[in-house]
Amino acid sequence: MQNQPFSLMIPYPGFRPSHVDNHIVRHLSDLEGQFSNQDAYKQMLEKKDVVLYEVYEIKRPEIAGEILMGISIVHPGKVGDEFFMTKGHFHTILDTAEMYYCLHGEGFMVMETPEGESAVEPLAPGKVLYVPPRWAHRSVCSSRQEDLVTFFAYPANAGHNYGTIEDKGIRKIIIERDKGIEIKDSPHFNEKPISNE
Ligand code: S6P
Ligand code: ZN
Repeated sequence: MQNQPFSLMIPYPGFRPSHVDNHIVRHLSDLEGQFSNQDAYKQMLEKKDVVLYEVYEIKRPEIAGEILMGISIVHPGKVGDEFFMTKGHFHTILDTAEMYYCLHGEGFMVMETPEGESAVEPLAPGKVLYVPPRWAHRSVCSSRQEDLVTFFAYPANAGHNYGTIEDKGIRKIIIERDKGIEIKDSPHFNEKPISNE
């Protein structure tokens, strides 16, 4: 791994970085139990295990002082009324922040602390979002046709805790009904994991 300054391109309109070390592809099946409407989830999964989002990572040593960065692309779509989203996580080292820069699309960052504060920030091209230490974060794409594309950067030693959200869910959900896009309290937050049977 080089220890000289380096640069890379994030070309418009594809947004795939010119240098990528790791390409993560997450499917519907990776978010089992996370969408509110489990019947809609099951029906959709029976048809196809669609790709919900992709992450292009630029690797650095996962040690204090380094920064990890990359591109996150959440595809458009819904499970029932609820938009496609990332798994969402706390950082294992809770006292680590993250910054996002929205490059394309429309969406939201759903955030919450272990103490129960929550925040939902709309994302649109040109917006920089600072996620402070202690705040879990989940990206949601709310466009009908366009990907939500964000550039992210965070301390390389932060680590990821997915288990808390997998077990408890997250407090706020983003749905679309006749009235338009709504930010709602999750009906399943803090329940035992929703069974997929
Ligand atoms: C990592 C950072 C992003 C997410 C990506 C996918 O700290 O927040 O790279 O990993 O947006 O989300 P998730 O919740 O599946 O890691
Ligand atoms: Zn993160």
